[in-house]
Parts: sequence; structure tokens; C-alpha cells
Amino acid sequence: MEEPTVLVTNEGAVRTLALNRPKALNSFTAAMHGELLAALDAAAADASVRCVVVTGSGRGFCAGQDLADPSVAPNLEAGATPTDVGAAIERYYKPLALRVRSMPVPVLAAVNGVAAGAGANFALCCDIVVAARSASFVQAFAKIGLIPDCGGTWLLPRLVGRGHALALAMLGDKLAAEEAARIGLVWKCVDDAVFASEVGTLAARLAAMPTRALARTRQAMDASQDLDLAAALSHEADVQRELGYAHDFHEGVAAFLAKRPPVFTDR
Ligand code: T3D
Repeated sequence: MEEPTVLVTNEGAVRTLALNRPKALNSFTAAMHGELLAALDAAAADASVRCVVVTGSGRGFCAGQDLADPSVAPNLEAGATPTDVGAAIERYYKPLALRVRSMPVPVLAAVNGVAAGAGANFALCCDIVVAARSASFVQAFAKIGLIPDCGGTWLLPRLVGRGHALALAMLGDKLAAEEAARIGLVWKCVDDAVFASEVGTLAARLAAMPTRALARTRQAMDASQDLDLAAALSHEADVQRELGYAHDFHEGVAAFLAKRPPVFTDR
């Protein structure tokens, strides 16, 4: 039987999805795209899941598109029909990025090793990115004559500003995790020895938080990119109205006043 390309494990309310093609640094094949999207859909639909962690098996996180996958990579034989790369982006990377950004629960990227090309931008689509100190980020696209995809052109300038974004994308240099955290590309760089435990603690913490409010926070911040201040303020009012009627707000206030830990249940 073939190994699954995505390993799914549960720990309490935390679901971990580990990309599982370690020999090719977990690069994306059509099969892995299918399994990953299905795993994200399943986590979204499962009310017991309150945080999703994405990570990689072996020494890498994800090396982007598998450049040897015949279903997506260009056919290099002389006279072969040129591949429609845009179709692959529409078919695989756009749904992946939009799925991550619309998850009803927080998504934590635990970048355990090198994250390159669409693999790097898949991580950057996530809500919080924690990187092991030995990990690195490579916008590898320019080296093969492409532009950043999987949301890279939208994410990079918003995360690190136009100057850093263009330098990362045009030069394609490998950025060490520590430097990635310093320039704000990722949230945190932690020592390899404590990486797994830090990720576990952070994921459990997120899973105990008011899930719906966290998902609405992401949604409102993404929406604000296209709004002026007045429109963003109105959007905040709309979302607070919804959350204000929900259980978790009442629970949060009651717990605060009673000086007890809250028990959040909305999703
Ligand atoms: O094509 C389309 O449909 C468009 C979609 C585009 C989206 C994209 O993601 S484009 C960008 C694709 N990714 C890359 O260009 C990255 C290519 N990989 C690398 O530059 C390097 O492998 C890394 C910097 C990621 C890591 O370097 P290193 O020295 O740590 O490892 P390595 O020795 O290069 O790789 C280890 C193995 O993984 C090696 O296989 P081998 O020799 O042991 O059998 C290597 O070929 C394989 N591997 C790494 N990346 C890929 C890959 N195999 C297929 N596709 C890969 N992307």
C-alpha cells in the first residue's frame, strides 16, 4: 500500500497535518495536493478540532512544487506541448491558499526545516508561523523563471514590506529562520531542541481560546486590506455584533468577573 502523503494525528483538540514525502522534501505532487485539501476540509468540518498544525516529515517542511511530478511539472522533451502552469496554479495553489485563509479554526505552521517556493508561501498563508532555528525560507521561483505563487505576491509585501519582499523574491536567497523572525516574515524562531514542545504548547493554547473569535480576527484583518478606516470600523462593528451575541463572549466576561479560567466552546 502507498504511504499517505499527509499524516493526520490528533492530540486533544489539535489536529496535526504532516506533509509526508520526506525524500523529496515534502514537495507538492497532485496526489499530495488532493490529500492535503481533503485533510483541511475534514478538519474544518470536524467540530472537535479547534486548532490545525501543519508541518513536514523528515528534515524539510516543503520544497514547493515537485518539479518532477509529471502531472504538473513541464514536459522537457523536445517538441512537447508547453505546460499551462497557470492552470496548475488555479487548480492546486489557489484553492489551497484560500482554504487555509478560510479555516474556521486557527492554523499554525510549524516549519521544521527548509520551506521553498510554494512551500514557503503555504506556511506564510497560515495564521501563526513558528520556525525551528535550523529551518529556512526560500522564494525559489525566480531561479526557475517564475513569480512567487500560492499567495506570495500578496503575502510578502504585507508581511515584510515591499523592499524586503522584492529582494527575497528577486534574489531567491535562503533566509535563515532567525532572520525571518527578525524581519517579521514569521512569528518566532525557536531552538530545535524545544521546537516540538513549543509547537505543542502553542497549539494547545490556541485550541483553548475562543475559536470563532480567532477565525473572525483573521477574516477581519484580511478584509481590512481592501477597506478604508471608516469601512474597517464598520466591519469591526458587524463582527463584534455577531460575537457579542455568542456564547464565548458571555463566558469570557463571566469567567473574568468570577476570577476563573474560561471554557470556550463556540466554533
Ligand atoms: O510547476 C508548476 O506547476 C508551477 C508551480 C510552482 C510552485 C513552486 O513551488 S515553484 C518552486 C519549486 N521549488 C523549487 O524550485 C525548490 C527546489 N529545491 C531546492 O532549491 C532545494 O532542494 C532546497 C533549497 C529546497 C533544499 O536544498 P537542500 O540542499 O537542503 O536539499 P536537496 O539536496 O536540494 O534536496 C533533497 C532532495 O529533495 C533531492 O533529491 P535526491 O537528490 O536526494 O534524490 C532533491 O532533488 C529533492 N527536491 C528538493 N526540492 C524538490 C525536490 N524534488 C522535486 N521537486 C522539488 N521542488
